Amino acid sequence: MKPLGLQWDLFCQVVDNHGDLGVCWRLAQRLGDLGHTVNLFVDDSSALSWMAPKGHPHVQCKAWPKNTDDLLTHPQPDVLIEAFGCEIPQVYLSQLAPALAQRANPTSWVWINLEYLSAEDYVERMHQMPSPVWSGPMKGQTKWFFYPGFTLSTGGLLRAHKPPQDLKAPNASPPYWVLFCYEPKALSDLIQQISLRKPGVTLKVTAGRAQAAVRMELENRGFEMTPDTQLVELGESQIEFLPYLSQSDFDDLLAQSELNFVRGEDSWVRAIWAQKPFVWQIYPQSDQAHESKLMAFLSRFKAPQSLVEAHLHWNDLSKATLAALSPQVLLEWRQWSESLCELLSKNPELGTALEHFVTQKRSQADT
Ligand code: TRH
Repeated sequence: MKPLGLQWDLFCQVVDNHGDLGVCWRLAQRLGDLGHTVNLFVDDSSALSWMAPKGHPHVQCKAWPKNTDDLLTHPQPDVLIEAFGCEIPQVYLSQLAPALAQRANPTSWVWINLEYLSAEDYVERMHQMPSPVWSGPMKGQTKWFFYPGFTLSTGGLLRAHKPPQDLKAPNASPPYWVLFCYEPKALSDLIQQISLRKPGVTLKVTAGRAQAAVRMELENRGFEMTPDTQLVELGESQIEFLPYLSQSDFDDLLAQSELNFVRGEDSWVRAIWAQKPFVWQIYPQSDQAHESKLMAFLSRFKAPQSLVEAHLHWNDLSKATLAALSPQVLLEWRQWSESLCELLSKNPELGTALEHFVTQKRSQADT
């Protein structure tokens, strides 16, 4: 039975960069497409002006509630999602708790703790585990862990709004590569390779940290850079600085590219659906936990050795220099990306999997 028109409250705190909001916006949009109404509570929504300039008819973006007045007209949700362990404001929970107690069936709503994406084995164990709430206004309630993931026993991946076959439309523009990264040490190697490449290629550098890193690298190489510099000629190649794009244009950019350098979480998934060769810069963690997370992904899907080495190098986990990104290497990576996309297309999609889980929990509450 398909639940139509549920109200979902989704809470998102922007820790840093764009991934927290990027994933939450995509999820909100997906749930909206599935016919639900979503209130997206976010503590800093400024990036939505470029990420989602058109908004979505079923998604309302709301300011982080600070006092009861902020919630006066707010209806009770059927589903509450806290994304990435963010802390839901006490004022919201204090208002929700008595309203839930008055419901004929107080368990007919569902509270979800949405986690980060990983290909590690623990995800299957933890997915859909209960987490009882022992204190505070919601004492006695249960949150449910929900893990996106890469196998049938996980919540799956958020799928692009366009099906993969549309993304395979022929590319009208000359070949280009996309760079979306933090500040990898190997950036210097990449720029060096691009400067010697024959025939050249255009490296499209995304706005923000990637651009700042490339500008600095070019300055170190003696180029005079001003904030207005949009294009730099480098041998037969070119470096182009992009403005911030909407998520939809960002997805199209990846889909038409010959090689994508992506990072974090959301662009990693987009690169998979784009079916093009990609190198992922994982979000670095101080305890080095990112290394096992990176290797879990590459080994689960048996990435070609050259791609494993490029990942180790790009993530500063190996001292070797970046191997030549030759047409043969890119072809091998592309074949791997295509088969990965095909394989993962058979798995659950995150929005639908969440909807299914919520339906199941609510029907258990009814019996
Ligand atoms: O920005 P990211 O590095 O995000 C994150 C965050 O650091 C987060 O705290 C961390 O937990 C997570 O990584 C693992 O990379 P990500 O996840 O790819 O998010 C970027 C988003 O920004 C994605 O939704 C695409 C979007 N984007 C655009 O829509 N247009 C653009 O022009 C650019 C540059 C990005």
